[in-house]
Amino acid sequence: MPSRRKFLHSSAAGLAGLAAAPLAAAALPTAPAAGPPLVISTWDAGVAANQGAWQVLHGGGTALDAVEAGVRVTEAAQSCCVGLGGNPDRDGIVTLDACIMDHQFNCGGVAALERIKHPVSVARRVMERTPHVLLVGEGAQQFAVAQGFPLEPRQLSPDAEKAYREWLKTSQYRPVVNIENTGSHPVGPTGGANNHDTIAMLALDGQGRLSGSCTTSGMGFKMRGRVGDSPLIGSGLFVDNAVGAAAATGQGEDVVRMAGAHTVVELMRQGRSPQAACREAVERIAAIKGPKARDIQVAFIAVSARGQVGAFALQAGFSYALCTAADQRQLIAADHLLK
Ligand code: SD4
Repeated sequence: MPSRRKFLHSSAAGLAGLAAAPLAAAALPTAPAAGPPLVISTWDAGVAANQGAWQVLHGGGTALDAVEAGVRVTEAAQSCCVGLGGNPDRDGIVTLDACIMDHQFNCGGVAALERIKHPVSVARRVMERTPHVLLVGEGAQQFAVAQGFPLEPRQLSPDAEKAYREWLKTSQYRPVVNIENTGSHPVGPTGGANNHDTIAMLALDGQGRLSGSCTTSGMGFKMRGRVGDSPLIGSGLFVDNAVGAAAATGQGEDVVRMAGAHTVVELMRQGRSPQAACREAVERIAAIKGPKARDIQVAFIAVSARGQVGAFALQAGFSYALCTAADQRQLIAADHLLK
């Protein structure tokens, strides 16, 4: 294990220099023996996203490049789920959250970012070109533009426009679980059918490096300024190369309140398998929520440093995509707690 003092020292040195130099490898855990590369990601959209990541891994690329390239596929699709095609907030504005983390505790995120097509790539720039880990709102957009990301028009996709107009009829907020699996915007009378969408991805490359990414338009019709778990390191995503990586999807508030992804990784550190760790984290959320657990969906995916994978959801309906050399298009229904 690395010396904590050494780790803090190298972090402080990076901050003092105002340049986000990647942390020194010497201060970090050495990677365990590398297994075969793999990618795991949330929901059905993960199958296509994994293909994007696999191209990178298959060509010998890094897990970090893979998780960025992978979720960019989903962001570019601008379907219902992720990126600028997602549902807007209550004021009719699409705001995006994303983060990324590598095998050396380098990480970056953006929250409430508007008019930028690829928030995950802005998150990576935050990681690599600033001394910070999270930029939000106007500042995040300013940074993105300064980094050369084009400012896209402020307009809703036709589906999101339709869903928003429908939602405005009642303006009631009632999230419905598993909306990510519908593949389109079903327009419900309360807007409840368009609650939240996300892709989270974890990859292990041929050199034993783990990385993760997460990107979302967040909960549809959320309060303006609301930020969920997805851009928050430790909540929506966490990677510790000595142990494993985890990511979350579902009701962000309930992931944040128990530091979801970090909790899963810490449970793996204590010896749980990825599957058991995801399950225990979900059980904690269920215990916190009590009877209200039935109103939400939360799910975790995880990979150990040796390439064992796992996933677990609160409710039925969550699926995850797994891509390995043997089978690149697996879509697996996760086990769940509430029967
Ligand atoms: C959020 N966790 O903004 C995200 C939404 C999500 O699948 O994951 N949906 O709360």
